[in-house]
Amino acid sequence: DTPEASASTNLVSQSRSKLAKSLMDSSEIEPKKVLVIYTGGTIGMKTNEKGVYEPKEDFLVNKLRTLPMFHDKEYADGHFAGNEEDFLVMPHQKGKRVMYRIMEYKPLLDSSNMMETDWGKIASDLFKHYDQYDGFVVLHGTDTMAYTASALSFMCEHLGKTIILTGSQIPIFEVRTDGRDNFSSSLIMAGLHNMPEVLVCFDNKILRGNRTIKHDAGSFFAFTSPNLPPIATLEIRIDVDWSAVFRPLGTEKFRVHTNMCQNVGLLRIFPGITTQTVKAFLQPPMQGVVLQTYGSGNAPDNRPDLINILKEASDIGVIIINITQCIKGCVNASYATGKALEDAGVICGGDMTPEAALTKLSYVLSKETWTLDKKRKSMKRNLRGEMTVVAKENITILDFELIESVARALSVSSTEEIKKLRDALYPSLMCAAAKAGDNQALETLRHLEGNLSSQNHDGRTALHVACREGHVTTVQYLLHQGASVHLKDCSGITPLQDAVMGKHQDIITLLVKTGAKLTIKPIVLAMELCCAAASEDIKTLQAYRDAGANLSECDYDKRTALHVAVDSGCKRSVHFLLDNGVSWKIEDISG
Ligand code: ASN
Repeated sequence: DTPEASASTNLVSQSRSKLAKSLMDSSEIEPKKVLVIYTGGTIGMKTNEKGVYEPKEDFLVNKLRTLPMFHDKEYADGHFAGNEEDFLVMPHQKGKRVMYRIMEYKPLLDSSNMMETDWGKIASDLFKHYDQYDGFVVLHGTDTMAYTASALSFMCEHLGKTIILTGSQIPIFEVRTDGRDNFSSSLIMAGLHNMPEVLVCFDNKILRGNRTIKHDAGSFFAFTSPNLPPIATLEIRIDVDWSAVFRPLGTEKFRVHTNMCQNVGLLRIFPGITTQTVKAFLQPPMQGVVLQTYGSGNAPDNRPDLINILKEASDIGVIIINITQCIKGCVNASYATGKALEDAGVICGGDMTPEAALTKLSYVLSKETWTLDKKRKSMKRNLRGEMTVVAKENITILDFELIESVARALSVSSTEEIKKLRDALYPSLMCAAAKAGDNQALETLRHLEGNLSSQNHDGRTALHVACREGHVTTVQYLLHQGASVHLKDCSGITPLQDAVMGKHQDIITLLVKTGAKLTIKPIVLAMELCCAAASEDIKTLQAYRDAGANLSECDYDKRTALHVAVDSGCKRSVHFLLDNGVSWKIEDISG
């Protein structure tokens, strides 16, 4: 054999053995693929000759290949061929594996050097490789990670896969480091769990990216999301709060929006801030400002100079969002000092973080086809889970799950819109509960809204429905809670008429006792009675009698139900009508 021939025989036998191995291991699930976009940050840094941390090209990937927890060399040698060769693979976890490829950016950046164009590059790469991977990890410096995570959450539209940003406080290859845990947890979560959000993984927690802030420069517990509990916690068990995962609704495909508006700014007010400072800040080309105010959104209302400048800017189309300087909590107009801002056209930013408010503004302002009104409305809406929708006490499961999920389905989210939605939904929900005779559900709804007599789009109330269905205990409950017996639906029908149509004797008695009166037109009543008499429907005749109807009512030809009963030979009807006081002497028009 020539050396060339034996080399090629070796190659053939090697790839055969790889094939045989992968067939043997077919019981093991196909590894999930994760793309790691490595932008820089402390996680991959090394100390340079000046004794300070600095990113270093190719250092991270080469080092990771040598660490068994990040690369199962034996598996890769046995399985990977062709374009899979630059993949690394984690050891398996209960039969599941994650394989990943690192896309290293040049130059690697300390995140303090990042710009909004860098967010655009990450978003474009996510889009380019979206179909080939199951999930994505972005290795990033911690200093501006909350900004990038917030920005990406808006730039990624209709996201269907997990994107996790992570980094570390100490480089991954130092003896003591948070980098190894953060990176391995991110790979596992991005590869094996579908949470279609932009998330931050740090210190054994998965946080929603646009809720996250870096709150501690010296701790491994560097990130927190003050207004939202973690989406997942990674302790001995991995616990994901699936109900908290924000999912895009609808049938649109993933796309990215990369041209963010740069004419935005963050303005933190402080006691004694000068008119000139605020005025200078709001000068063109400024298009959007996040105003960080005190407490629950307050600014001095004894400073007309300030309020007027804000109003002038808002009037010419600058969007101003009010968020709090506090780490936790939200803006609401409960003080005169906050109300003054609202009156000046400043939009309530709820409990958004400064990073989320700023990047959302930048995203919304860059939407060229949106009108100013749509942009302002969008700032009030919950676009990617960045703000808490209902700030209301005593939220119950019914309220939260139903109203909130319907609100999301309809993409509305300001408290005002939620209120409108609730007003539209509650009567229908109450009718549905009444139809099912579900007093418990009615009780829950009563606690939320208080008005058990509210009418649905057809003017029907829960009492109408319960009367029609014959749910006596529900009718009793509603009457005890003060439901009105007098409301007419769009066809003029009262609950009593419904009870008559349903022939529910006990309910009729109850309603009449409560003061209900039949409001049916005499001619309509006469025709109803005639029909019942002609078909010997005694129950209907009884129902009308008990409801207080005049059984002698005449139709257009002055005929009574008794005429019809006699004509059609319906003896039982004749007896019933005579027994109930209808006179045999009444003459019709032909005498
Ligand atoms: N200055 C670093 C950065 O943001 C801090 C870090 O990653 N821990 O890139």
